[in-house]
Amino acid sequence: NRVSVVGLGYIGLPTAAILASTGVEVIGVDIRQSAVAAINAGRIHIYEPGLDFLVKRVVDAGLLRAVTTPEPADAFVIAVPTPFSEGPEQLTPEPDLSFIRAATESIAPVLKSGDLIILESTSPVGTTEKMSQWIQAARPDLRVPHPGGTVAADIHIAYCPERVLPGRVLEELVTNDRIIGGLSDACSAAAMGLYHLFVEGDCIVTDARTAELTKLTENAYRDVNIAFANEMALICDRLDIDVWELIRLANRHPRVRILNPGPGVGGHCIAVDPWFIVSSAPQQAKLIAQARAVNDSRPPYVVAQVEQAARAIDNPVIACLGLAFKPDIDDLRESPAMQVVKQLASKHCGTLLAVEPNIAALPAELNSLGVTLSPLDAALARADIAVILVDHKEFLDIDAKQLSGKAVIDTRGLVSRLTNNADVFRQNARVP
Ligand code: SAJ
Repeated sequence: NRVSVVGLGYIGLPTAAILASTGVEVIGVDIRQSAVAAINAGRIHIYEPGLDFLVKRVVDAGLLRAVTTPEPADAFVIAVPTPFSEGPEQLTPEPDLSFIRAATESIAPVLKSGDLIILESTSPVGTTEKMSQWIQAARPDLRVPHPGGTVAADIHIAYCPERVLPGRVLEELVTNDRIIGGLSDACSAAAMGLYHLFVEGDCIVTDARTAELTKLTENAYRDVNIAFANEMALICDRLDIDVWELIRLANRHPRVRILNPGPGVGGHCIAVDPWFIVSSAPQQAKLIAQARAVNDSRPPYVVAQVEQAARAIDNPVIACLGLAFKPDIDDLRESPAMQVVKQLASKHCGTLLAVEPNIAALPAELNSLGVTLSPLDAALARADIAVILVDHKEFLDIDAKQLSGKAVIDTRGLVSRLTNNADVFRQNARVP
């Protein structure tokens, strides 16, 4: 049996490699020639722990090869991005299904009776049904499945969202439970057969629309919970209470588990997916939309705190600790820390040093704004203001003395976690 994985990014490539490692012949499809060339040479174009080794192994064994034009296969897994488009005239960002549509239409010519098509991309409710319609339009000779599955169909279509955490993708692809949302029972059964090849978690069957909303709900749930923590941070600033201590205490309640406030919500999913719910049910999704607003207000709030501290100092040196969207990764895309640093640079608040242990060079956009990449100790030695934007493991080794006398804007509650933390320091380092 042959499986084709369409879209060889953060989800598609690990999925293709894991499928190939079970002994199945896998053809990866991507429109980027550079990604295809790298994979065929046994290299990877993205960073994910363990993935380089696995891809090399399955490519060398002849089990995985990449192409730019789809070839016939028995199953197709579509894992392409679903960004949202944010036109100035739009009140709510709208999901952009153009990549899913292009991927679907690109496989349509090679489909044959009996094939299985699985959509894994995060998608608004109804996308799997649309996919079926796009295939029908491109291939009138094939009978596509319809929700409910009362009419006989030649192909199977299901929605099975990915739910893996960047940094732990290879492990979670195997151990996480999977939701299988077929357009019909026969579609779900066919999809189940594919996931049983490598998933050790439970595979749970539902319909496609419920599966679509399940994925969106998981990320909206996390976004709303982070927004609650961020709102508590605002309330605590107003009432002069340490939010980290407050959360630690409240979390001693057996049924309370408050998440961590921060400089905003980054990454490619949690800040995006809630909009897919809001755009399908704007009148109902009030809390979800409000949570997005709370989380989006965090970067400018941090910038305002730094500006306030900077006003008290002549030509301040500002060390920004962390650029990635979360700890111990090198991914700077959609990162609130990057937003903070860029806004500070455009406001000319002072000399900006960026400390990011997971990258070798700054992105060009920060270089051109006059930001300098600096090692941690050197940056702290020079800085008047320290802005902690990511709780990377390297920052947990900071000696409290290195921060003493500086204004510290600690968006991650790191100071109270420092091994060498001194209470004295905490009093010295209050934001003015
Ligand atoms: N964050 C906070 N406070 C917290 C937790 C997170 O501010 O208490 C911030 C992080 O700093 C980061 C952002 O939220 O900027 C998102 O990070 P994350 O670790 O919560 O999630 P992601 O984006 O890496 O991955 C999420 C996961 N979804 C859930 O946990 C519900 C993952 O399982 C999904 O597969 C992934 O989105 C996805 O692809 O949808």
